[in-house]
Amino acid sequence: MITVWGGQTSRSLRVAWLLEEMGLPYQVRQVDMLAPEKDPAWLAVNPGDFLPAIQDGEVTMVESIAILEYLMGRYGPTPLQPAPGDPAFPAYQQFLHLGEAGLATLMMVPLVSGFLAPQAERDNWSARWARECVERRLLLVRRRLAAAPYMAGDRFTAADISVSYALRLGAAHAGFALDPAEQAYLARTTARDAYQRALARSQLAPPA
Ligand SMILES: N[C@@H](CCC(=O)N[C@@H](CS)C(=O)NCC(=O)O)C(=O)O
Repeated sequence: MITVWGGQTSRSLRVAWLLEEMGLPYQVRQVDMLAPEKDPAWLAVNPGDFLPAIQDGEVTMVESIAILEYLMGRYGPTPLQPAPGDPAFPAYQQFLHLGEAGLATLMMVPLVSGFLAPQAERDNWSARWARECVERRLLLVRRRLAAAPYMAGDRFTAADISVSYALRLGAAHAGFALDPAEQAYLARTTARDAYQRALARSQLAPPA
């Protein structure tokens, strides 16, 4: 049984979504990132103290996109991951990583500044710089959606799990305005049964 250490709105949702799409059994362990006392069992899994992490037998991993690639590699093949010879592969690979490295990572700067920084430091230079970077990078998503319904082309893949999470994070928690094409895309991807199941299970998961 695969254990996903996560939170209701954390990137663990990407992992649970993929597991649901692939029909693999898993359990979710909730971690309260704001708890004053850290659970030693959680810190033993990830001393870096960031979500998500998975345990799969002897395997312990962090980094949501690396985890998606691990699960598809180990338990695939799956249509969620185009093969390297597939014409969809380059776009798939690019957007799989853009969703985290290019978008969600940078979104965290205005997000945490807005919630956690002292009042006088909320509107800081780094947060504004990161916001502008994200706005420019979203142009790549917009250009893609003008040409195709999904990031890799005409079918849903793990790149959509990656990018959808970032769009949702940015819109819900960091004040990024999605254009109509992005809104329709997000509605399309998150209407999938697998996403809805992953969301419900992440919300219902007991504390770690
Ligand atoms: N690149 C990492 C980002 C992980 C990350 O920033 N996780 C957030 C929650 S979604 C977190 O744990 N933040 C708290 C912290 O880093 O202290 C991934 O994709 O897994």
